[in-house]
Amino acid sequence: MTGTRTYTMIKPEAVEKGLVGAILAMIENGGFRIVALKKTQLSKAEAGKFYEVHAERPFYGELVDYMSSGPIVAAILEKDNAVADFRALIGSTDPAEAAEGTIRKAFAESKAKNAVHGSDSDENAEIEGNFFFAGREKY
Ligand code: 3AN
Repeated sequence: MTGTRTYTMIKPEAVEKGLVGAILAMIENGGFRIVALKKTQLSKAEAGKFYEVHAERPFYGELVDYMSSGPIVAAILEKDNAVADFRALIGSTDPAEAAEGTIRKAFAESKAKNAVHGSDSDENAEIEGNFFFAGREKY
C-alpha cells in the first residue's frame, strides 16, 4: 500500500555546506520513500511564486532572495501520514525550539536558514510537488 506524499527542499545553505547526503539519510531512516529527487535553482520569480502565501509577511523579501541565492535539492516523499510525520522529523521553524533528533535541530542555522522545507498540508504538498516535477519524474 502506498502512503501519502509530501514535498521537501534542502535549502541553499544546507546544500552549500555539503549536508545533502546526511539529510537524505535522516529522511530515509525516518521511513520516507523518495518518489522524485533533483538539484535545481529557483529564479527570484519562481521563489516569489512558491512563497506567495507569505507575501504579506515582513520576511518575504529576505526569504525570496535567500531561496533563490543558490541551488536547492527538491524531493517528493511518500509515507503514511507524510505531511505531519515529515514536519515532526524536520522540527520547529526556529532551530532554537526544534526538538532533539530533528533535522533542523541537527542542521538549521536560523529561522530563515533552517535547512529544509516541508509542506504544511496534503493540498500544498501536491501543488508544490507539481511545481517542481513532471509526471515522468515521479516513481
Ligand atoms: P515552516 O517552514 O516551518 O513551515 P513557515 O511556513 O512559517 O515555516 O515559514 C516559511 C519559511 O519562511 C520558513 N521555512 C523560513 O525559511 C521562513 N521564515 C519563517 N519565519 C521567519 C522569520 N521570522 N524570519 C525569517 N524567515 C522566516
